[in-house]
Amino acid sequence: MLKKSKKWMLAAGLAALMPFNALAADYTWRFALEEIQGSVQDAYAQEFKRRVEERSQGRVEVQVYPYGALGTSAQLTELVQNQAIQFAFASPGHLGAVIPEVQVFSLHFIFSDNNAVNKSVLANSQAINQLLAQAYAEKNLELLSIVPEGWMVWTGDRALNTPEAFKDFKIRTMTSPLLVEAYRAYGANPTPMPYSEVYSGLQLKQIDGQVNPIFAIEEMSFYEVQSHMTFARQAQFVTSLVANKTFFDGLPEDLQKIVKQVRTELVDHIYDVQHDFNQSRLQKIKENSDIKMVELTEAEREAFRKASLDVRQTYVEQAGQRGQEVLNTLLAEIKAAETKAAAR
Ligand code: 6CS
Repeated sequence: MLKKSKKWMLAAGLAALMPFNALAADYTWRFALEEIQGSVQDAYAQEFKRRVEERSQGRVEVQVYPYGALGTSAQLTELVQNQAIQFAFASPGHLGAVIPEVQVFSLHFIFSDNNAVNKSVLANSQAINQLLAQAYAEKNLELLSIVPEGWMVWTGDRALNTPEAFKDFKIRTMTSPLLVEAYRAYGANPTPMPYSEVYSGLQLKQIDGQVNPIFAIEEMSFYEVQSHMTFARQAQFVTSLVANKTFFDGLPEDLQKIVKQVRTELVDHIYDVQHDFNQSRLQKIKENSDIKMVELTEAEREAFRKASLDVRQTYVEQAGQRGQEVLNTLLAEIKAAETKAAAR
């Protein structure tokens, strides 16, 4: 029998050998993803977890829940609002049903063709940090970061190189109402549905196509049941990192600081990750299928740009005065950043 003091020493010795996260943390933060393991959001969350746990020296444990574990995007947002979970990704393509202003990111042809410009605008924007953050706060959400995940690419049972090719095309969209209008503008027949239903929808031909960044088209196997990928660079896929606002405001200052530091550090990291994932998975799709790649010419893109412009007015009707301000500010910021980049 070990004496009580010896038992204690043994326990203390074992604890010293254990990695800090094997000890009970003071805080457990649940972080839900709208994407599966191996995705851009997963890469972000794993790095967020690593840095936060390390910097908090074991006071915080971050548990990551990939898509499918807790629900659809809309359900994840509700879970954060109710504080059943603390952090989640909330893509504007779905979140627009709750915060109409965020649908600015669902508009076509507002981003620069130079993605480095988009990255810097998204990280430093007044439109985002003030106007949109306020709209999130009103829904008890702390907007921590807007994260670009790559250009949206159309997949379909045909090439989509003119707005006419979209006539009656049943395209799956995310569930924000503005996306339906964005594709009606091209004459399509948009069908909103959750991410988890897209593959079977394509396979059963309930829908003719869908739109997502390349890495997602590969990891969700959409390319296996589609004949064409069309590259128009009409929109970036962006998501937002959110926390429950009451929870976040109630955190000790040092932990808030760690979260803010990490989200700032991850801007460059995740930009590189999405770039690598989108490139390498395009390669994988080419190796594993004979799907046809259609790259739009500038003249073809211009026809889509023109057809998309009226949707900006619909956005303002849905998102109101603040939406108008977000749009104007963001467009001005992109233009200014393009001018600066061109002068370099
Ligand atoms: O299409 C969707 O619904 C999803 N697409 C991606 C790339 N991420 C999350 C989102 O819910």
